[in-house]
Amino acid sequence: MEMIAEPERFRRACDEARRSGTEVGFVPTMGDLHQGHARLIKAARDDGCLVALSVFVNPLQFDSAADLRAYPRGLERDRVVATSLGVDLLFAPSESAMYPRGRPGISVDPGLLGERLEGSSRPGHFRGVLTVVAKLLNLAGPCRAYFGEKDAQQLALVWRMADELNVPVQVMGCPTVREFDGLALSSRNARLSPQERRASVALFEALSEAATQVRQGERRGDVIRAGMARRIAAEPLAALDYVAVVDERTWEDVGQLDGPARALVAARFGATRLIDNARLPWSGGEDMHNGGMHGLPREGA
Ligand code: PAJ
Repeated sequence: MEMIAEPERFRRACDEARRSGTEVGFVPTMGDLHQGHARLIKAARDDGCLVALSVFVNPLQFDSAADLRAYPRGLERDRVVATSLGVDLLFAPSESAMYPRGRPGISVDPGLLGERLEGSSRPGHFRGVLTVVAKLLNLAGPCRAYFGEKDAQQLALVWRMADELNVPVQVMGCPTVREFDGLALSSRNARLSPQERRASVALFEALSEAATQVRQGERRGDVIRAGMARRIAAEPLAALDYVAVVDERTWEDVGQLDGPARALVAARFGATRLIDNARLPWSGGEDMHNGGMHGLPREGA
């Protein structure tokens, strides 16, 4: 595995791979690699790509300095994990290499969807995400870029950015990897106390209950949302941030379920904020355990 810190060298390495006839599969991350990231890397390998992984904790997308400071960093461990997962290029730039003039004066406006849900709880978050993703995709060049459904709103926004700004990248969505009890893998999980860890399963249970309600014929968005909120409220260690049921194409709140939809939830467990989401079962569609993102190229598709 080749390790690269300079952006222009990363660009050249991706260009060279393409010149030799290999497709580049790019997996952007903030490091602290876990099985969720491994899933994206595997998808890129299975697609026959040269696998490029970036590790960069992007300050632009953190709304609090404390959260940025607390974000786990361990490049040496990530290097070992990336090597064992078969990554070909590891791009790990410094902050000054990515932002030599400090905060960029030009950034990507995520539009209205960027202000809802995660965007409303974390103002400026998606502007920071899309700006760094645009930079990373510009360096990687024409490629397949892999993102997790764990961050479904991020995936949808990256897909829209690529579509609306003609970024020569195929955005690939990969299913969420979960712990044995359903908790979605996340770098933040390590911050949970044992009690909070036990309580955190409430997120997956709220999503599972929403799916069960739909399977039993419930179509009213408000009723599904209320059921999810009740499940979170029943957990004393959880503080609900939001529950939502959105149309998977428009991301508008669903009044009456009549097509592919996604349930989303965000809650705090002590100082740790967790998010999760799942596609709701829909006739003709897949259920929440193997669902792909509607309107996005699916892995293997
Ligand atoms: P990070 O949180 O490191 O996640 C990197 C990628 O891994 C994202 O596409 C995310 O959705 C995916 N991922 C995380 N947990 C997952 C899980 N349990 N199952 C499947 N995929 C999972 O997301 C970011 O970094 C940043 O915002 C980034 C896109 C790199 C821009 O800075």
